Amino acid sequence: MGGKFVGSVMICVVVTVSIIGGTMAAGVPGKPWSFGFNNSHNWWSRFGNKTQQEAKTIIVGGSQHWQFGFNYSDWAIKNAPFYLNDTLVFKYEAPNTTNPFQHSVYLFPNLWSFMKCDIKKAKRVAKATQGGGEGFKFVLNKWQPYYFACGEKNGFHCNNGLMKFAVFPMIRPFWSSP
Ligand SMILES: [Cu+2]
Repeated sequence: MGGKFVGSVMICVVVTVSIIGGTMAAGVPGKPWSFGFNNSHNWWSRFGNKTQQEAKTIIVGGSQHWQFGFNYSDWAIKNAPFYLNDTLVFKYEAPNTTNPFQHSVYLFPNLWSFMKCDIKKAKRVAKATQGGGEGFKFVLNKWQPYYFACGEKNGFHCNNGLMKFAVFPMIRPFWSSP
């Protein structure tokens, strides 16, 4: 009983102190707030030049490249976060006499078509011959979700071959790593 009462008083005191503290902070004549705006030019130039990290180039699937049966959703989670203007590289061999498998890169317009592997709704961004050599490069230059998949066999590679993943590039932090 007594303990409960003391506890309530304590909470009361803590809450009161925070309210007073908050009021006092807000009551300080606008200086901490207006500072950034008054010096907006300096404020921006601090970010503008040398402090921004460089965009990265990431090979999709790492050493596994872009192939049937590798779990790309898992890969994307493990390799997150991706940042705006990072480049994804899809590497896959064009079909030939020793390699009958064909891959491609498609983008779905939304989560629903991505989940269903509805290739008819998707847009092809790279055909079967574009994954050779240096690979097919795709720059994540918009702040939006990207739903990637292989479009081969009318969604079979997407559904059964796990050749699908989603990324939402983040805005790169403005500080550089040491
Ligand atoms: Cu494929």
